[in-house]
Amino acid sequence: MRIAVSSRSSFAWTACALASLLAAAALSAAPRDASRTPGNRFRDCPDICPEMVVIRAGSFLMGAPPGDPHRQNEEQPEHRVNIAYAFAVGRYEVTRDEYAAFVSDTGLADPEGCNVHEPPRWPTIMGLNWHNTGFPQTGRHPVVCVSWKEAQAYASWLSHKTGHSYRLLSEAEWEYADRAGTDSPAYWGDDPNEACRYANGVDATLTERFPKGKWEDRVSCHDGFVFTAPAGSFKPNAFGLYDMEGNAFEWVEDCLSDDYQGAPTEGSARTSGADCNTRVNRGGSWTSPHRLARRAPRSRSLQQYSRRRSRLPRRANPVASPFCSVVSAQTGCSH
Ligand SMILES: [Ca+2]
Repeated sequence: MRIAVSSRSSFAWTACALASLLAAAALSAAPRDASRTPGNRFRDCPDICPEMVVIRAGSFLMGAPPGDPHRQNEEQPEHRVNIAYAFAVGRYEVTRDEYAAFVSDTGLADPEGCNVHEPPRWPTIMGLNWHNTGFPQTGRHPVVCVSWKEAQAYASWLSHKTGHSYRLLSEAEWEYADRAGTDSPAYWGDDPNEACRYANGVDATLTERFPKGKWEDRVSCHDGFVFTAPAGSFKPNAFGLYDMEGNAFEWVEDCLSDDYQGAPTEGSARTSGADCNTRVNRGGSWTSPHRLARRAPRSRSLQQYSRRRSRLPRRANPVASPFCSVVSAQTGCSH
């Protein structure tokens, strides 16, 4: 997951408010205020606080254009979104070390299981969790196996810890941050093999490790990672954000809707008139074909692990993979 700092009340400005806040920052010279210039980075505390990047206000076309051969119904209609406020986004997906500080401080119990990729399904495997993912990770890797509700709890804890407002991104904010001013199929352009410089997805590194897997739309380049990659292993987008595509799915605030009919157009999340037991996640993961590492694809998951889909512990398929990630501006993961 990835996190956004600042709710609209504390870190979102209209054009008028921006001028006064910048003036105030210049007068007070408080480190956090002084860092609110778009493109600047800051942390609200050392060590455990995610590094944040200030993103400028702006306008963009959300969704897939009519000419996109991979366009899905849920990605339509393409519509303009105007975000009239600056906000801050986690520079990286939330890491295991950052999430571990939250768990240690709150005593949060482990979930009963984690969703694992057994193409084409994502069954819940009992006994797997954020610190036992079934594949090697270090504290610098994105935290996975985090439910939407746990991502919310993390954001609340971080807000309490710092005295600032942290939350998940809305889906519109996420796509705006992901595109970073580009209109190409992905933020690195339209060459699928360029993906290996910018994103961790289904590449030759993975398919050579698991040659019997049914991998669709694989790319021939090597990104160097079979499973998740440590935060910051790839090139960032134009806003200076890493791993917006691939690596780990990122939770957003929005409830699931069939398409973008009636979607908010000013940057807020859709939280009514939709299925709020199911939440949207974006960006794909290391198990996603690069066809999905486009700016428009949406995915979704129940906001909590589904007991109905739970099963007894068993040996996981070797190509299986828990897939979520935590909050910070990219947040990700599915239950
Ligand atoms: Ca890979």
